[in-house]
Amino acid sequence: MKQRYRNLIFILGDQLSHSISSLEGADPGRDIILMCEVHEETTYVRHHRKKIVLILSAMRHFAQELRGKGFDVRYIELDDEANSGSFTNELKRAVKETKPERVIVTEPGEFRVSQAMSEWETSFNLPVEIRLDSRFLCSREEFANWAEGRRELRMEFFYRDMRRKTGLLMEGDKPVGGRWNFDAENRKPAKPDLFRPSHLHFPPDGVTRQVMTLIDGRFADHMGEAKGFAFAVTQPDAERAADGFIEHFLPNFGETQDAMLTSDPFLNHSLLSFYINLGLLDPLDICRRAERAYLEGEAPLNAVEGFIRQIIGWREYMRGIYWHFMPDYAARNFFDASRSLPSFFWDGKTKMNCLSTVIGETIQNAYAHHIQRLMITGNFALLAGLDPHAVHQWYLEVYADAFEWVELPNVIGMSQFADGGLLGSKPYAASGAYISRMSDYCETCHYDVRKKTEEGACPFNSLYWDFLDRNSEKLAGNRRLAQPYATWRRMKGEQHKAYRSAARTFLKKLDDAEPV
Ligand code: FAD
Ligand code: DLZ
Ligand code: SF4
Repeated sequence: MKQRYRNLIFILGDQLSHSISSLEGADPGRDIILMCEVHEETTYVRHHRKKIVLILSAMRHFAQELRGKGFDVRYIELDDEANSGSFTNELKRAVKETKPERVIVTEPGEFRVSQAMSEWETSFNLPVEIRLDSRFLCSREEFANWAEGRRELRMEFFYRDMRRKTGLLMEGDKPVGGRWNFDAENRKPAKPDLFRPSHLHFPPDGVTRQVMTLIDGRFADHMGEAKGFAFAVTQPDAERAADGFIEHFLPNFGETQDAMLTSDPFLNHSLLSFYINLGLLDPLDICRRAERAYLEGEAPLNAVEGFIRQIIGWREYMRGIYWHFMPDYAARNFFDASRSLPSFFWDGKTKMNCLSTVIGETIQNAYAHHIQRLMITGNFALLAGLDPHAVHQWYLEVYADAFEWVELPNVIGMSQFADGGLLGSKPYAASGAYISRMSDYCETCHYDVRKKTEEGACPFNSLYWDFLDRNSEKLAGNRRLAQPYATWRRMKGEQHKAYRSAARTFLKKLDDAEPV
């Protein structure tokens, strides 16, 4: 290696884009790149083993590509003897050994890392240039400007601005089709469909197999196993996954977006969040390709608009909320919920078929689709009063696409309403009737979804009413909950008692770690 470098460019594990801002202007003849696998990142929560394999293997492949472009890459593997175990210490070691004139890095996705980064310049006595992450449409500053002075920060209005900004599905200043949102057409249940194509699998190559062995050896106490790993770990393979989605699944994306089916954990979802979040796919490019499919008559507007909204709307909005309200946001607990997570969150062993199915799939795949996360595990956690911080940690651990900037607002805000309605206008709380309508889980469940409070009744039914009842001081004034509260008030006192008692009995079993 050369003695003195101009810039040391530090690339983090979720910054695997050749167009990342830290690489702008990089010169293979004068700059050195640092990438490191570190204990602190692999264990600050106990990430699912498939998630760690994905990140480390994608990092190793990215480093190879950079070397192919002629860069010096200082790549520190997890089991390198001299590995000091953290971003800060590895950077310190690299600075000492390579003596660059300055460090360049792209802003990180997590507050925790950003705090550490802000101290580097003083600690190393070297200029540290932290560049904006241009992979997002809306910078942190732009979001702050958008949020300023607004009484409510609703995603729908933010989304319209992003449509205007990108010109996606726009005719001049009007939305294509005359409406911004076609969700009313997207709430259908699904039926098993033998002709639905399969999502692409990417068999592990030698590099990935080496990482799989490393991770199974070192992280035996983390969820899941490396076996069965089939994610893409390079940009070309991620592009193939995106092509496959647009051709085979996008046309039906809208219709089955809210559906859940035992025989098909993936339905028409894209399975692209991992690649987008790591930097292997460019979010705007994917949206433009989806828009093209609509313009060429290959996918209907309800599907394409729905897909684009998830990315330029929800994804960008979640990031904006995260940075705007951190660090306080992580500690929000509107309902003062404090119950520990039951053990079935880690092994899927419960008689509630919806939960055992979704958690089982999560253990297997490090993936569950949106409605499973929101209306099964999230809904249960909300109704049962689980500690939102513990719930957040669980989501951050178990999903391969989980990075705090996107996971935290989805959990604390959207799913647990722990921010008291800053993000959503009402809690996503539902009884068994919703789950029965949108899935086939109830058909083979130990519990009976039609029973309200009797022996064998679906626990979601009593938990739902008990949740509304015990939180009525905080929620009864919410206009969007007027109907369920009116129904609750119309019930007889006997019914109230029966719901409260069934919920209490169930929650006591949870607290006593009895099987449920
Ligand atoms: P699709 O259904 O195919 O959607 C297309 C794309 O839209 C996704 O790839 C994703 O990039 C984006 N998207 C969709 N919904 C959201 C959303 N609510 N927020 C941000 N982006 C969205 N998403 C993550 O990327 N990481 C997380 O850690 C994460 N945690 C979540 C936790 C909870 C409790 C909930 C309710 C949602 C969470 N989401 C998270 C959002 C969403 O569930 C996932 O993005 C989605 O399931 C990923 O699968 P997919 O690629 O098949 O998505
Ligand atoms: C999530 C993760 C894991 C498990 N391991 C690493 C790693 O070893 N090296 C690395 O550079 N990044 C890793 N990451 C992703 C980081 O946690 C992520 O880049 C920061 O949290 C900033 O978003
Ligand atoms: Fe879940 Fe209740 Fe349906 Fe069983 S009956 S699958 S617990 S909603």
